[in-house]
Amino acid sequence: MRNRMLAACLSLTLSACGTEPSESSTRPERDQDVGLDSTGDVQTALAALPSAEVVGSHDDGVPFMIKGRLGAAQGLTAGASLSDIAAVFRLRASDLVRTRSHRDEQGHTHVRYGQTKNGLPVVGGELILHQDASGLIYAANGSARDGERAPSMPLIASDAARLAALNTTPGHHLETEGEPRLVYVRSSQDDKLKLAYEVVVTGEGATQPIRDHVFVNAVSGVVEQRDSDIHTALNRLVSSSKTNNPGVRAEGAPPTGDAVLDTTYDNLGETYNCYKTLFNRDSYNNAGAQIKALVHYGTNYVNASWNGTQMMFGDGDGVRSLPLGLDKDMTTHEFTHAVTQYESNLVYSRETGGLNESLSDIFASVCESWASGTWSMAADIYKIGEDVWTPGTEGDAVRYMDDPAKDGASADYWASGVGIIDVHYSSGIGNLAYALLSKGGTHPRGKSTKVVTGIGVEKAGRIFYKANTDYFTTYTLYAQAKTYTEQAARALGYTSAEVASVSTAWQAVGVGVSAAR
Ligand SMILES: [Ca+2]
Ligand SMILES: [Ca+2]
Ligand SMILES: [Ca+2]
Ligand SMILES: [Zn+2]
Repeated sequence: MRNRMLAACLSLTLSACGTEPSESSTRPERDQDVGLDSTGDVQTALAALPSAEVVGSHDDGVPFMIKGRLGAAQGLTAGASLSDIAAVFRLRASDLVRTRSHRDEQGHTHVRYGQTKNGLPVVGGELILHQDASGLIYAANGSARDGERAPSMPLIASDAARLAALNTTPGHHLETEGEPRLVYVRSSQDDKLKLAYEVVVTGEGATQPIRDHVFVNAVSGVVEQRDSDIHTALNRLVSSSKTNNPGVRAEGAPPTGDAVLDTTYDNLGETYNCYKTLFNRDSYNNAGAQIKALVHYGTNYVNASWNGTQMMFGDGDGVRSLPLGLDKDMTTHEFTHAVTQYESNLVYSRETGGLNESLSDIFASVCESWASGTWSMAADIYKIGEDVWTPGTEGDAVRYMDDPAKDGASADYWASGVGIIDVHYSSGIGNLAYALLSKGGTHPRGKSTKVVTGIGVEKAGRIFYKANTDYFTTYTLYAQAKTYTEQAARALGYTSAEVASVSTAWQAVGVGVSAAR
């Protein structure tokens, strides 16, 4: 194995190959760079920010959110505040690259920074600083953190990584897209930063298209992690054959006479209007992007998906489902995947993938309730896909947000292993928290005794929207989602009773409670 990789190194990119294990060539950048088993450095950094309060921490004691009078805008420009704040997360200001900022309706600015290490991007490492209208930085949160040692030089060549990525991807017509990119990725196995090649693999899988980001360890050559760009609505897939029939109806053009195409077009229009009216959001990128959708996708394809640039709606098989685009739940669900990609960009795998899926269901529910004109909380508002699912059976749905386990597979109470299950099932935790927050009540299967006072669909929707745009990052987990939705409710000026409902809704589904209940 080692010989084969070495050969690949020599023949392809000699300069990229180290000859020594790079651990030994990586000098600690500072004293506390290695073997941190106490959080003394974090406490010291916090002491330098006298009014800072820790809102939430990772299991290892490093905060994921702090608030207080953390600094002023002019200080931030000079870099002073940024390095003081960064130190709390074991980061250095010089490793943070400003990526984008968002000024919200309250006049607050949320500035996002991407993390780098040894000059390479850290996938999912993001720090957000929150600044009020006067320039005061009042909070900081994110998934960026460092203080650990990791190799700085690859031992395998990028072409070896490309081969490893291709060889471990089941499918046909597999290709890599672009050049493998050297990055750091936080392994979902041991939660440590790994030097890896990010290889994008595209092709056709057994049931749906493939577009995977495969992270190949640049020292060992093993695949550390795989994240898919194909965001689906369902996971019950029936067909692999594919005969595309791309319909064409541009904005404002008259109906084509293809009923599926025309109704999907109308439904996407309602989805757009929902986001525009409620959140003043202009398309999924908030910059008027054209919404591209392909209908009649595949053959008897019982699913819909977003692949990073367009939506695809299958026609269903007439038994399990009608054409998916006929249900506004589906158009809003897929559109929301696109919104999430442009905002928090939650990774579509593991627990973060469950939260990503849940957001797509939540806004399907919010927009259906909005479209009722009365902020309805009727049964269909909490069902997903009921308008197209099993045309021969009345009253059922793909998913049940207010009783997720009713589908026979979805989780409805958080446990540490929930990230292992399919994202369409781990979404049940977020879905139930939203359902309880909006209409109130208790856990449908008595898994907790919490009683939630409902705050209505509109406020629940605004809280999740604000959290997704200004607080969530690519690696936000449910525990952090609880903290961030609480913060979002406060930022929206909601009452302390309403903020308490957010907390209770999450506790009712096992998030933010101790193991014993
Ligand atoms: Ca529905
Ligand atoms: Ca409906
Ligand atoms: Ca049905
Ligand atoms: Zn989805």
